[in-house]
Amino acid sequence: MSFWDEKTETMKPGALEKLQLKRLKQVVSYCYSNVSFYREKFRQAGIKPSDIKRLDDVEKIPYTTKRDLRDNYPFGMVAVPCSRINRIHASSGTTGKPTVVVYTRKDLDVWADLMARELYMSGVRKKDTVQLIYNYAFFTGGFGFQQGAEKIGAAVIPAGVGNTRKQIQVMKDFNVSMFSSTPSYALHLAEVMDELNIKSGDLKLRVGVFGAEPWSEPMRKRIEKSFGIDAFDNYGLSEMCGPGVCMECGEKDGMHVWGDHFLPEIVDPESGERADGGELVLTTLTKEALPLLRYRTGDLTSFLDGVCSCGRTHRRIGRIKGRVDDMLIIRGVNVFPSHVEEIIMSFPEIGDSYQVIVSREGQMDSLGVRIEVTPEIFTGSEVQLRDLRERLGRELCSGLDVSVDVELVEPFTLERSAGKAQRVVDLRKE
Ligand code: DLL
Repeated sequence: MSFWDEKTETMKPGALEKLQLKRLKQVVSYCYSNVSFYREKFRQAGIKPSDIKRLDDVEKIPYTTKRDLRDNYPFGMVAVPCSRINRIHASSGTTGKPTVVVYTRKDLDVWADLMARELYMSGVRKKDTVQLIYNYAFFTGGFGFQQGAEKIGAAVIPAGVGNTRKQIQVMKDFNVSMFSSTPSYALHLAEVMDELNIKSGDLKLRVGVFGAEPWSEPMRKRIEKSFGIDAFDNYGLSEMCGPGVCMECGEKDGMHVWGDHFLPEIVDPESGERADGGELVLTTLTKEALPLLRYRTGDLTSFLDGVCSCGRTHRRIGRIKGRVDDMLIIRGVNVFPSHVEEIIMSFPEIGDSYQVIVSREGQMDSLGVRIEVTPEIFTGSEVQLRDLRERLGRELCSGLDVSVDVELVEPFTLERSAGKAQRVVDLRKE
C-alpha cells in the first residue's frame, strides 16, 4: 500500500482533530481580520473569534452561501490584496453572475499537493501519461488535475473538450494510461470508440478519475467495462479549490474528505441542524485568498462510519446524491435524477444516455424518462421493446414511488455534452 503523504493521510484521528482545531481558530481570526463580510456576520451573530474553543464551536458561526459570493462579486470576499492573487477561476453556474474564485501562490501549492494525493491514491505514477478532458476556460477541473499529475511527475496531455474522435486517437497514439473527464462524457467517448472499432484492448488505459457531476454505481461499471479501467469518483467545487476536496481510495467505499484542509459537516438542508445525511457544509482550514466558513455546498450526501481498510483516517462521505435544488417533487414524492439513473443503468439493454422529463398536466406534475436503447434492442422485435418498456416502468415505479412514463428512443439521438450533462428537461418552465 502506498501513499503520497502517508503521515498526513494516516494521521491518528485525535491528532487530526487537534490540527483541525488549531487551523479552525487560525482561519476564523484570519477571516475576522481580513474580510469585512465576516466581521459583519460575526457582529450580527454576537460572536468573536475567541469564542471558538472546541471543534464543535464551529456551529456558532453563521453559514456562508453561494448567494454571499454572488452579492460580493467579483472580489468582495477576498482576504488578500490584489498583488497576492496568482490565479482566478470562475464557475459559470446556470443563472446569474459567475462565482469567482481566487488563489494565492500558497493556495495553488496546497491544491496541487491535494491533487497529487488523490491521483496517487488512484494509482497514477511518474510513468503514466494522463489525458485531461476538461474545459480549460475558467473551469477548475483541468488545471486541478494537471497540477497534481505534474507534481507526481506524470506526462500530462491538456486535451480540453470536444472532438471526440481526436480524443480517442490521442488516447491510442500517445499510449495514455489514465484519463479524467465527466462520467457522462466518458460514456460518450466509449460510444465513439465503438464507432471507430477501437477496443479497450487496443489502448493502454488503466485508470480513470471522474467527477464534476453526479453519477451512479451502474454507470461506474459501464465505464470500467468499456475502457477496461479502474474508475474512481472525485468530488470538489470551485469555491473550495475545484477537484481536490475528496476522492475514493481503492476500497471505493466512500470518498475521503481531506480533513487537514477542509472541515466537513452535514446538516439538514431545511433546518440547518446537524444531521447524519443531508447537505455538505465545508470550512476551508488553510486557504489564504478566499477562506470560506461553513460554506453550504448544496450537495447531498452522508458521513460513512467506521475505519477504512485503506489506512487513511480522513472521514468519508458517500456518493453525492445530487444537489438540494436538483430534487424534483412529483405529486408530493421527492425524486432525485441520480436515483433514476441508478435504476435504468442497471438494465443492460439500455444505452448510455437518458433524459428525465418533468411536465405538468393541469395541476399535476408528471415524470417521464426518455431513454436510448442499445442498437441490438432497437433493431430487435416490437415485443422485446414493449417488454423492456414495461419492465423499466415497473422498476422505476417501485424504486421511486411514483409512476413514470417511459419512452425508448433510437441509440445516439439524445444530445451529448463534453462537460456536465444536462439530464433534466423541465417542460413546466416553457
Ligand atoms: O465541478 C470541480 C470538479 C472538477 C470536481 C472535476 C471533480 C472533477 P464546479 O464547477 O464548481 O466544480 O461544480 C461543483 O459539481 O457542487 C456538485 O454539485 C457537482 N459535483 C462535483 N463533483 C461531483 C461528484 C467542479 N463527484 C459542483 N459527484 C458540486 C456529484 C459532483 N456531483
